[in-house]
Amino acid sequence: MNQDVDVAVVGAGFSGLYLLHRLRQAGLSAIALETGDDVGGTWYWNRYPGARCDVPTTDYTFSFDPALEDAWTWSEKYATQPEILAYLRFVADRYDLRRSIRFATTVTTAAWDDTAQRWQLGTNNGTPVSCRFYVMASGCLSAPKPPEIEGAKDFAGPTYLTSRWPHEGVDFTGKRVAVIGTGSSGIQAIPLIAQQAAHLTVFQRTPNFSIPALNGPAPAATVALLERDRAAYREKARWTPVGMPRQRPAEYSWQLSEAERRERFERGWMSGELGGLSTAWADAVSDVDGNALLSEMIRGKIRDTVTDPATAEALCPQDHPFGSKRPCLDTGYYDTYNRPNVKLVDLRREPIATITKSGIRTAKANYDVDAIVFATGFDAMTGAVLAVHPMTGRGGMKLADAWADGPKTYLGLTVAGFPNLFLVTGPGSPSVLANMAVAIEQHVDWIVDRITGMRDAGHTTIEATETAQAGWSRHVADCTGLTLHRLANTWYTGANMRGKARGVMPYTGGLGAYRGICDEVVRRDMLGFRLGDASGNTTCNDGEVVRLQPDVRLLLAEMAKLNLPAMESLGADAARAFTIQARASRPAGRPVGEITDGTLPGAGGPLRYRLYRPATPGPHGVVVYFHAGGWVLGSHDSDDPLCRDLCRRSDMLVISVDYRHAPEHRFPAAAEDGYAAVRWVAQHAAQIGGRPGPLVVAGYSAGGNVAAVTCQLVRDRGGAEIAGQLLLCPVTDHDFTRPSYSENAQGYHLTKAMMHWFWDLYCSPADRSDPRASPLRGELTGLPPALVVTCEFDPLRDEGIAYAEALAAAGVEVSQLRARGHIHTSLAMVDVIITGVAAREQMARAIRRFAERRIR
Ligand code: N01
Repeated sequence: MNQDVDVAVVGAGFSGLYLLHRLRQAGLSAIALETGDDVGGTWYWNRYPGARCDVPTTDYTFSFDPALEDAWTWSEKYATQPEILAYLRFVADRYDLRRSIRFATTVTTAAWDDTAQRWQLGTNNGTPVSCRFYVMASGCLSAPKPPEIEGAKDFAGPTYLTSRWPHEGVDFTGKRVAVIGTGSSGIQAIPLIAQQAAHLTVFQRTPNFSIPALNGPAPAATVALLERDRAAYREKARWTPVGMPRQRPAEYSWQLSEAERRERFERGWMSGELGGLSTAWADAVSDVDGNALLSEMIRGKIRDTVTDPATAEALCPQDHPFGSKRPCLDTGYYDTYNRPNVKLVDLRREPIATITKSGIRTAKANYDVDAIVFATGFDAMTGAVLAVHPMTGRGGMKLADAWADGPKTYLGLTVAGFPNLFLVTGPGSPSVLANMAVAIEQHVDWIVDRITGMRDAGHTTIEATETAQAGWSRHVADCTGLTLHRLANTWYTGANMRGKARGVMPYTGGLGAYRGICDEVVRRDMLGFRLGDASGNTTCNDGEVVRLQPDVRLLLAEMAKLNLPAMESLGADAARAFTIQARASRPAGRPVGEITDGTLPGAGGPLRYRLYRPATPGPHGVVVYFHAGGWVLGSHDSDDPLCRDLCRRSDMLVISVDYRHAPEHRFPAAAEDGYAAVRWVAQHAAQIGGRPGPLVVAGYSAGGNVAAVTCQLVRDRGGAEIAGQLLLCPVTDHDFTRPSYSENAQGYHLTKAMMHWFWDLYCSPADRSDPRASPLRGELTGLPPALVVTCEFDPLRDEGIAYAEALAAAGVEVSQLRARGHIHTSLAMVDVIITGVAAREQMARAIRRFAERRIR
């Protein structure tokens, strides 16, 4: 006998409860299977002293029903575990959910039956369950990690796991207690255990960043916003990166004085919210340098608080940037180490050798204790999904095998090969990096809407395609590159578990962006999903939902909202004024040693230049750089952030030289100016503080055209020695029929129409095949080594690739960098398009290599 339902859900925490409610409202039969004997999930299990949520109650609460919000009042800013558990019980009762929950029940097997198009579940309690859809609402942090410490079973006294705390509580009065682990759980429990126990020894392997929670009443400003318009506040939260409306700073650390940074830091420290510090400046958690300033200030607070300098130093995290490992909010954590009954054991200096009958032996000493608390964390994100049962999908494929090299999902919601399986806040979704209450509501709504949509359309199965899943994995990894999470060994990456595959598991692209993507999948005809009906017919609109780099995608979305006029409709003067205005709003670029402006003689009169000198002692190798702008726009200082970046990363002197612009000065003015400028710089290298000898020539877009042409002219006419050429998205030919022109004709900033306009202003059709306009058509042998950089979503992509291939065919040493997911303008957007860092780093290495090879 089976219990037949439309949907079976594992778990009765936040996710399971809301799922049951929505499924029931939608007229679907459902059951939740819950290992615990009550609702609550995380908040049922984690009853250790001091357990609280560190997301404010104003935000960590269901928002699907305004009447529920009216009916419940939270008592303080950060709710305790008992209060959150009481809330979830209240929710279960209010919506009469308990009758659909089978408590004290663990799923022991789950297998997809392709013939019946149903999941078959075995359980350790009651009848098996047959369901059309199977939803894992089992939580991200619910499978405890084994202590993995030798001798753990030999200890004679009681041991406790923070995540499996006895319901009746534990009295440590008069006891010598050991706590192993200083993550969020340990940091919350330690101050309270210290107050009760006779003595507490904390065994710390990795110090963590923690900031004061300053608990009390809910923040007045947030309460005021909620009172003014709760619905608007909630809707805004849904579209924010972390599921909470908070101010985001525009200023980068290097734009602020030390005093301004200190003032912002102190404000963040006293905000009593994790976001208070991560938003101190724009690069606080996205850039190593911006983060280092913040991390050091936090270490200063630890040193100010903890009186014993050795203990203070041991508590200072040094091996990971703030925010890369989950930081904590605490109440009196660092002060606790000033108590006479508390000792910190730094396991980096004296690792645990073994747990003994009477306590813990490290490499240096024996610590006898009466009780041990393991605050050692979880097999996060994948643990609960894999641990509750062996799960087999289509063709008997085991999920554990499918995920052997790390979890693979589409949207963190579904898995290829596992039809009709949904994960709530699964790996590859924002989940633990967002306010879970908001993340859960979004997932549950999306899942239930899909199930009802399928019912209405007569579909019985849904399954992610391999293409969509692989594309999503790439996108998740691209997003990870925007953060510092990859730099820390944490449960986010699986590094806390022996033998677990490594890789940042949560989606770091932000909840709001993610919500937009999930909606887009639906709008685009269920992109990346195969839908089937009872007769075995399937439909599939296969593809990848995000192919652009995440920050490029956001930028384009923001630009689309501005409804900007087409550049080619403005006329040259207005277009120039417009680009100058647009440039004023971008980050200024980071400081270099020195910036000076000057002029040098061009082919038709003086040309302005801007010289970027590194902060290191010279003389430096010299790069002559030509700016972008379709031969019409731009100037010697218009690519300022890119030139600063090249200068800093390559430690070379970059001289950005202007050239005459069309339509006032048409072909071949720009080309001849390029040649004249390079000759002049070669002759005056020492005078401008550069190293005499071969130069590197670089250029971007039309400037890439000038650079490529200049290299050809120097080869033919002499006058300079060129060590190498860096061509970033260069114009190399006047042929508009290559596929990249039609694929990327519009929507990616530089358009086909703009390129037509530029060419028309610069060069008459009769001259366009001249190699000084279309270097691809010139003689290519004997040219200096080159790095040609092209961007995937650029009309100029294919002519850049064609130039690189033609150089190689002509025997020139050439390498290519094909920037996946980038547009024509993105690599030059320093500090805006962070995913361009790797490419900019590669460009800098290349020009340095060109220069150095010629010195030897
Ligand atoms: O677990 P953790 P947690 N020997 O993995 C150490 C959420 N949460 O339960 O870092 C010695 O963070 C381990 O050391 P290391 C929150 O998202 C939220 O504290 O691996 N030490 C680490 O110090 C949080 O991030 C709230 O070197 C060992 C600690 O144990 C997540 O849950 C409250 C060890 C584990 O820290 C997990 O937090 C609580 C060993 N063999 C939790 N093995 C709030 O909302 C592990 N460790 C406030």
